[in-house]
Amino acid sequence: EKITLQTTKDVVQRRSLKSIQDLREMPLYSRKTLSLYESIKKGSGIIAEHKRQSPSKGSFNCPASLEEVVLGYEKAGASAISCLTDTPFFGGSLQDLEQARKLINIPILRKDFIVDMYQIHEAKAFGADAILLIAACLSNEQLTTLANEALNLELEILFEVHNLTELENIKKVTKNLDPEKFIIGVNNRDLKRFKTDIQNSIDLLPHFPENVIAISESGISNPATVKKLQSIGFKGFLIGENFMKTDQPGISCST
Ligand code: IGP
Repeated sequence: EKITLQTTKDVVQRRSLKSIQDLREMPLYSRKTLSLYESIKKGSGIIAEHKRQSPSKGSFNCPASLEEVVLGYEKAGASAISCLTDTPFFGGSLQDLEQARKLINIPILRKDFIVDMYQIHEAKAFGADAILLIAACLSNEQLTTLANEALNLELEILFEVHNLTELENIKKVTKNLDPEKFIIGVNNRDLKRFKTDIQNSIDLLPHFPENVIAISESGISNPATVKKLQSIGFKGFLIGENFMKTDQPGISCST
């Protein structure tokens, strides 16, 4: 097992100073989670992201508060919210997640670099409905362990891939999972050069397993792109920067 007691203890010390038992006792831990899968299937498919800054662009200087942003997204008809909780690169926090949860009634994805079980318990305790698992960061064994842990806690999963090799890995990892409990996203951002190209989504779609919801992530900057991706079969669209660089992300999301 890659996830040892030692790493869990280490993470406890570095991050929230709570034991898993403490997390289990937090009020949100026992709430009934919402289905990201269902919400995307039935709604607009837009997963609107709360993100203050990014490694490539720095701060977006968005004057709107988290409250205005997430309420605006919900009102605009977003299917779900993606909430960055990573602090060093994206300036987010678990408190952002907790605050968003108290304000809105659509599913929330904890957007972070999840590498161990402890973070999944944290996601649950702070109000997430789904977690992100990035194929580029994790072995198939880790992906399987973490996915099962999330599903046990009734959290759904967004598996993120950048290329065909990663997609093939995710196909193996998800082969025996309930297809209504996860979705697969193609990240259009090349992590080495930070450039985005929606062609990446277009190229990978034919390799998707049948009856799995496909979403396209990053660099989506206009309604025409959403329509185009929709017409070839994408059901979900993860959009951050294009909304957060405006004064009123909720209004941008509704147009
Ligand atoms: C949103 P954009 O280009 O619309 O802001 O992208 C989202 O896809 C991006 O923030 C993202 C991300 C991630 C952030 C995709 N995968 C993993 C942090 C970690």
